[in-house]
Amino acid sequence: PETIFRKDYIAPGFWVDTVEMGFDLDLSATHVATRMTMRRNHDSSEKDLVLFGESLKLLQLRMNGVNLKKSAYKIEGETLRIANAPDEVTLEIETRINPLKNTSLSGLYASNGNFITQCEAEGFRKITWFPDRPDVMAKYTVMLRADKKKFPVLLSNGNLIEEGDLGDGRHFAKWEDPFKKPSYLFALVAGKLVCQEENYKLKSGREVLLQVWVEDGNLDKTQHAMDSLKNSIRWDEERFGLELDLDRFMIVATGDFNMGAMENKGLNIFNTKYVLANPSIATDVDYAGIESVVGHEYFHNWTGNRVTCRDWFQLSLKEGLTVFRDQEFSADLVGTATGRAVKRIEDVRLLRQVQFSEDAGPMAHPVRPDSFVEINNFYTVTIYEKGSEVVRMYYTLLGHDGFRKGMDLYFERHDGQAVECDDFRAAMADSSGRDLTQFERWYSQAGTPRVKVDAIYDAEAQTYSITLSQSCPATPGQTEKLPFHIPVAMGLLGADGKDIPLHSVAYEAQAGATSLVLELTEASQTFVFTGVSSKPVPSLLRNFSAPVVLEIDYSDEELGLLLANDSDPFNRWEAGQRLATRRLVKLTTAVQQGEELSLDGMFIEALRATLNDASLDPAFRELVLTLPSEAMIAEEFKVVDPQAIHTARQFARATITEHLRADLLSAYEGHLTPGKYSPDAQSMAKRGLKNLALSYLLEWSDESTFELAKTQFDDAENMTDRLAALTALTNFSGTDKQAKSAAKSLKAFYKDFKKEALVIDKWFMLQATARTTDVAKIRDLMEHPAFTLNNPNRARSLTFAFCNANPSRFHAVDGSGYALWAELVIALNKLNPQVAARLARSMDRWKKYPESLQVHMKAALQKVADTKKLSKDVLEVVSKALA
Ligand code: B3K
Ligand code: ZN
Repeated sequence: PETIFRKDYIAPGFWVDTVEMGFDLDLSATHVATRMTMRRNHDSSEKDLVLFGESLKLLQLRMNGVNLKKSAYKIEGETLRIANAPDEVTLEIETRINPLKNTSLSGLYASNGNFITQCEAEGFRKITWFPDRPDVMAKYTVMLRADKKKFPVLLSNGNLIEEGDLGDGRHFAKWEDPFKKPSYLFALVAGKLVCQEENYKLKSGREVLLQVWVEDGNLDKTQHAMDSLKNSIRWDEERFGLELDLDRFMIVATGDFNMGAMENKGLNIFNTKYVLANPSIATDVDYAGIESVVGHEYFHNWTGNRVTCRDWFQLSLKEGLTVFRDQEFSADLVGTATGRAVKRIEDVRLLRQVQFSEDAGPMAHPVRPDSFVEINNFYTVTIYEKGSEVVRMYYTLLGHDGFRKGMDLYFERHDGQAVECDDFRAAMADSSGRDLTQFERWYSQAGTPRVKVDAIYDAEAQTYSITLSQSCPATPGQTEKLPFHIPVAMGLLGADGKDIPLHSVAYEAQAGATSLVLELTEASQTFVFTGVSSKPVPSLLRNFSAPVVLEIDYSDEELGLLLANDSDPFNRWEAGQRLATRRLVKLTTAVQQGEELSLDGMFIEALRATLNDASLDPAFRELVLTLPSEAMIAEEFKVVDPQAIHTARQFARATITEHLRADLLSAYEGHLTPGKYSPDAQSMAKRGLKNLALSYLLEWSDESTFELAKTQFDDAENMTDRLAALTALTNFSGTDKQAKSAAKSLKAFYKDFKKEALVIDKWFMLQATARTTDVAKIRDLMEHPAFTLNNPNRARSLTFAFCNANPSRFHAVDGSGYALWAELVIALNKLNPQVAARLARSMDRWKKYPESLQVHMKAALQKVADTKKLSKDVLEVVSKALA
């Protein structure tokens, strides 16, 4: 397949001003009539009128009122070209499509008898021939016609301007979007839906209509999404001065969706997972997820829709920025300093675990990629999460007000335009008067930079010198890297654990401050601090001020001091993680060498102190007590041994429990949340710590801990507690009787929630990630009547969860996990290439495993690569892995 390069960008030969569409909706044969007015772009080197289309039956093509004969245009693959078109063109196109047969869930498709669209990135071309590229922005009017009984609700972008009856049991609705938009933001929804609605008053006094649409029977699960939407609207007004520009804003939930949600103008379409919640079906994590995704899609209305991307290489322009905005939204809603830190830690954990790993593998790419085969493969953690870190670095460098000024200038310059990442950087530079030329490398160079720290204390001169040296590993297509502009927030701790006032000639203006942002721009730089009366302990990269790996040699004592005292909560947590990682690496090696395993008292006592420190937010304590995941430990090794890592981590958990049983028990009992469930930060934090304590307690096999979990499961009044207890029971290794009892609970759970698809997903996921679940058990579960690969949520809950989140079982030494993976990717490839390509990514890091596993992995990859009719989505992923 063809590779598309950023450097080949050519502006469109024609602009589109208006688009009028008429849909005659029928599940297996929908008729689409499109009329668009176009005008030549004299600035483009493209002289032809170019349209894109895929899986369309073309019924009619008229230009300026004249039917075009087959000889008047040329179709090659997805491209239709009309040569010698006049400067002003009205095109009329009729196509026929089959939504029912569309299992790719891109374009117009059927979901449980309803019509749903997904057009980003290139789904609009599966509806009609169109210049389907984000820099072509037009005004849309959409007429929907359908059977009134089967499709009582007809929705599209913008405002409803007319609706009525057509006779013969059919009806219509006409929608007009007052804003011009790229085709990827087009949406329509039709079917049997009900809504929760509310009039909401904006700060300006204008009233808007908010609606959350769901399938019948789900109206008891929409309140949290509605609340999240109202919070989002208020937050964007207050923090960025951005107002909702429409009179009506709709959210629709569907059970069949490739990703989380989609920001279509005025008609956001969501995976049910990010809308539906009530205490009995959703966990605290689900509640938080809904809040952040509702926020994310809403914030796109300005960062993505009003100002969009010139081409798909600029994807992070909208995604990185919008992730930054949703992260800040969630942090602001909690409000407290530790609450913000907790959110930050969770975000960084994801970045390190998934993005750093992507950056170190065959799919590594810059935040602004230079090429791709299939754009849908580039909705990655690099574009989203690293992109957000890049935006956060402007925020760190320019400060709160400086960043806001940059945002204001960005909108002032580019409202209504399709622009590039460079335009955002220019707005930040011009509004602040700062030179951000070098900062561009964050967009163009892939890979995770490493910053090495060497520090010298001179007692006589009372100076402390920190030398920071940066490097960045090679990534595919990029061997040499130039130095990045890296903000390193830092402070120095005295022996008492208190911050020392900082004095450095280079940062004179901030003399006496206890925290500074050093700017590392060269390969190596030394920062000197004066007036330091005793050897300090450095706290570097506070709040994770840059997406880098910090290499620094701390002693255990220094880490202990930081964990107990650092005024930066992020680095407190970080110190704990460093202590833990050091030990888990040692334990893993000991497992491999058959040595006796042990865990030292210093570490256990540090955990005990944190666990029992009532002055600390329970959510923060939970994070410190959570050991680095098996995936994070794996990153510490050149060659990964998943079973040894698992054994080592389990040993550490059991040993911690052995020593902290009484403390864990009182943490459990001290953080009960009786009464009505509430998803506020405080209650969530309590439940989080309590359930972490429970999971530790069940590492200790005896009657009382098992009963504790059993009682929690039986009596739980919310899904958070119920699922935590069931997970602990399922992973408990005890007597046969206890195993039987756990199995009974699992069965009861299924029976109780049979009708709740999202809960059944949890039921599959819990088993997919259970310690005893092997490949055979997964195959067994795939035969369960409730399992299907056709539904992405269900496919992900069992098969993706196993391949990505149960490493010691997935990497079974006989290669059976990889064989299963290959079968699944091949099966999914036929149904849904985007979902298949996601699963294909599970094998990205195959070169990090021992030879004995690599043989099986390579065979599995090869098997997929050799499959006939492989989509370009999957082909790109597996060929890059094999390259
Ligand atoms: N913009 C969409 C993602 C579309 C993915 C297409 N394969 C959701 C989001 O980031 O908000
Ligand atoms: Zn987004």
